[in-house]
Amino acid sequence: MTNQKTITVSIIGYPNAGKSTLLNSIIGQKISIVTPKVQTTRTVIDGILTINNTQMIFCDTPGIFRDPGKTLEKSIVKTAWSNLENTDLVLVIIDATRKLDEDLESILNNLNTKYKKIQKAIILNKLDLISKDKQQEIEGLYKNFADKIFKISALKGEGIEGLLAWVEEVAPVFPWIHAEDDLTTIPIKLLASEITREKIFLKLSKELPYEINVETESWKEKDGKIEIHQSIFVKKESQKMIVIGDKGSMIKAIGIEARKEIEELAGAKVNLQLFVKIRKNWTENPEAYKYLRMEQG
Ligand SMILES: Nc1nc2c(ncn2[C@@H]2O[C@H](COP(=O)(O)OP(=O)(O)OP(=O)(O)O)[C@@H](O)[C@H]2O)c(=O)[nH]1
Ligand SMILES: [Mg+2]
Repeated sequence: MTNQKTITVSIIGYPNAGKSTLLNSIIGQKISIVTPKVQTTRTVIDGILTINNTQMIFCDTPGIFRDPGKTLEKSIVKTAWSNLENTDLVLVIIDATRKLDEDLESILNNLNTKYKKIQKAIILNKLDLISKDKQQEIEGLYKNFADKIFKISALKGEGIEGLLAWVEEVAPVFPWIHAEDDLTTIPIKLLASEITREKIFLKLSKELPYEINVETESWKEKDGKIEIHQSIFVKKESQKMIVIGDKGSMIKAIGIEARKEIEELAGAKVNLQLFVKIRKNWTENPEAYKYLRMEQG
């Protein structure tokens, strides 16, 4: 087809800035999990939106830290930066309730020098929490870092239309890569693991969720019902006890919430079985979370 336009857009920014919320708001469906905790997203999650003659492929990335410490952190930060290599446009999402600190300035400068040729926009998010006067003032602080600034509330879906209109406008002529009604390339099994991981993040406090990984081990469809087995990997016995909870109450609650959402995703009744297993040091061992670096597209 002539006239078709295609654009890939990376959504980057600090942990907790609202990147995944923005992706879900753009796509109109939950593809990327969201929690109040930092470093929720661990890999690149794509969302596809085709409007008029333009296909936009948005990539949600793990939050960028300047000095990542642990191995898992290093890997996810690398994932975020390396995603910029193949992108047409970068959206830098900023939690506008946070101060513009030196770290953020350095990230923005780094972007402007290292990725000079890529188009960029700054997206000031969480504006539902900021008064109109203050919004102007904050916008002024970012004028030096990007030609284009959008003010949005990803949570309330405000300001998204203007942003999408601009992305559509700047998209280059290129044949579509995906079918018109595709929403993501992430396999449903992985989306289902992510849903369970979200429930764990929401239910368990402090550091524990970071020590946990979820994998969908089997997925069998029979008589219109899906039986799914997932493993929840923890590092040690004490963590296993917490995930299971008193008389199994925690694992049951996680399972109920995850099942409901997986049913919505799959459009079928689901029997979800969760198994808690100990796998020592998985966050230190790159092999153990290799699947996080999935092939894109
Ligand atoms: N008030 C308000 N809260 C928001 C908005 N956007 C996101 N949030 C909240 O901010 C928190 C973090 O949102 P996420 O979308 O998970 O942030 P993220 O940038 O993907 O975070 P990481 O994956 O950890 O890097 C959640 O509690 C969201 O509900 C917004 O526009 N307004
Ligand atoms: Mg995220």
